[in-house]
Amino acid sequence: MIIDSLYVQQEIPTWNLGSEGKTIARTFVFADFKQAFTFMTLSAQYAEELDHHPDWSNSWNKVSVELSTHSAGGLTELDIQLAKAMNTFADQVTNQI
Ligand code: H2B
Repeated sequence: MIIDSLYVQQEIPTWNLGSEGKTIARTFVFADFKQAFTFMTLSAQYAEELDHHPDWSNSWNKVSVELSTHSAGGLTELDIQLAKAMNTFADQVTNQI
């Protein structure tokens, strides 16, 4: 089921909503490539479990992520779930929790 932008803002305030409300995006910045790739590995394993995958790119210490549910043509609860997990993985990798 497609979800609305207010819900997105409430649930994952650190993510940016795309102009048409069909995607969410966040760029994660780490100390170095090793941290960035550890984050990507954790995220990839979770994405496989969820069968829901990010569109993303990496440049040394940065990982730019865009999430959308392609089959639904917009945002669903799966995107919120993956975004929250990625927030947690980023915190873990940077030793914030
Ligand atoms: N990921 C995302 N982000 N959107 C999808 O619609 C999607 C996916 N569909 N991962 C899944 C895989 C689908 O292609 C497989 C066959 O379940």
